[in-house]
Amino acid sequence: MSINYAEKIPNNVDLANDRTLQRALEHWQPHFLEWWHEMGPSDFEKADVYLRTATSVDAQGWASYGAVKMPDYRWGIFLADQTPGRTIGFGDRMGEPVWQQVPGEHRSTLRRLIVTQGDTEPASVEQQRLLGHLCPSLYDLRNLFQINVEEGRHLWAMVYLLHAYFGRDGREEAEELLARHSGDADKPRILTTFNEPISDWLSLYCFTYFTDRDGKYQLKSFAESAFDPLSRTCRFMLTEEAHHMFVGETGIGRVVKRTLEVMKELGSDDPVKIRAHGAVDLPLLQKYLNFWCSSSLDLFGSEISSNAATSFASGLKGRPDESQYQDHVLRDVVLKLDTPEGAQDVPMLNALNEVMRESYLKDCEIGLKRWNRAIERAGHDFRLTLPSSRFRRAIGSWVGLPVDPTGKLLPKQEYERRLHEWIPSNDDRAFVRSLMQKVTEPGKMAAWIAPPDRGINNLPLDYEYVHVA
Ligand code: BYC
Repeated sequence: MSINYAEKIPNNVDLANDRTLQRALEHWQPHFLEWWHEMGPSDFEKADVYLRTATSVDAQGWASYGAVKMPDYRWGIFLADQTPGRTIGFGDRMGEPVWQQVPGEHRSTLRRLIVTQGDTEPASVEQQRLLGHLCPSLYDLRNLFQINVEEGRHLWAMVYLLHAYFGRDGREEAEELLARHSGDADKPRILTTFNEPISDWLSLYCFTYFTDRDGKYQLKSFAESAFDPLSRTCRFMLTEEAHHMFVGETGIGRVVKRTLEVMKELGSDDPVKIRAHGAVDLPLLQKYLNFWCSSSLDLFGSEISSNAATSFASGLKGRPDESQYQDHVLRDVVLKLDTPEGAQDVPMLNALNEVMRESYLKDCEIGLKRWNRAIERAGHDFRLTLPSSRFRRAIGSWVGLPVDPTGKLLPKQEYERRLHEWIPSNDDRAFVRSLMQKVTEPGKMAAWIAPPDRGINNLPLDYEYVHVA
């Protein structure tokens, strides 16, 4: 079904024929815009930004690029097309037709999952609110804003589900999604990572590399859901998510590239000299990777989780790309889990968070291989690595244990003394902040990052991607 842009809320769900829902969403819309105004990108409301807007929901639906003022972005409700005859692909009700309405017995679990997903979207916009003032280039500034408007749309996607399928409770939850705020002492966002400040662009690239990738995995697992409207909305959201991870992977890649150039110029890998030259030394980058990767690993929940078992068995949340597996019921399988008390056999259904975390970590390796290849080609021995999934855990069996990034348990005092060898210290953060000087001349780049290989949508790099009026 094509997207109707003539309506106040662009949509492909035939909103015009559901007056009650339309009214409810039109009531929420000004609250969203108010939130965007107060909590969205600071100070760029009048700027013309070269943005892409979805024009259809198929894989080629990204045709429309043009200058848009962010508050005029057409946030709307876009679901991937329905798959005729779709049946449940996993769990105890496998093979039955998928649901077009929420079964009463799953109502509260599904609502909790949708609210948790929805909460991350505005949270990330809030976290990134001030970055525009520190942008390394107009190209990067535009990418930041593209991500921000799309996270806003992902909030719309979840709010649509809450309004359309969860009645009054859903409408209340939709209001709450605008009332909680990232880092707020009284009303914080639900998941830990979304309360961490993102106050520099190195953190943004790490966040979009690691945390948006959790988004990819969670959305893929919802794309398998028996609740068809959730599956369809997540399938479309995934097409937007790819660009966010691209910004992370190429952003870190460009930092590595620039650092290698500086190392060559200086003929040295001495971090002190590299920092004095205004670049990010590789050990410092490693600390940022450790920080954001370990924080994002918590987003998969506990290794042993009855929530995960229930969600899977009842068909609410599958594994990403469920069809790649042979067994879709998992009633008779166990997984050997590595816990602080030793190896433990856990029913597979209860270990699904860990299964997902492991495939996520494999996906994270891809960028590292690419960055390490560049380091190796430049003739250096240093290699970037991912921290062990036991490091700095705030959720699950390894919670609070003094484990180093290689996974080794240390005496608590040694761990505390050495923590800032592994994650950024206040001084490290202050140094990175000092590099963040705003660059807005078309085609120019900050000195700590290399230019990208190409511009947006085949435009040259010196195109004015953001025009500040
Ligand atoms: N922080 O059984 P457990 C994205 C809670 S990112 C705080 O261990 P479960 C995006 C948990 O809620 C994707 N609390 O885990 C990226 C539960 O609380 P209740 C976001 C946490 O339930 C970038 C309790 O601990 N989507 O889209 O199996 C930019 C025990 O839970 C955390 C989703 O997360 C944490 N890290 O799985 C923009 C999908 N971890 O219920 C966007 C929806 C766990 O007992 N959420 N807890 O009060 C879920 O599927 C699940 O809630 C989780 C946790 C995977 C998060």
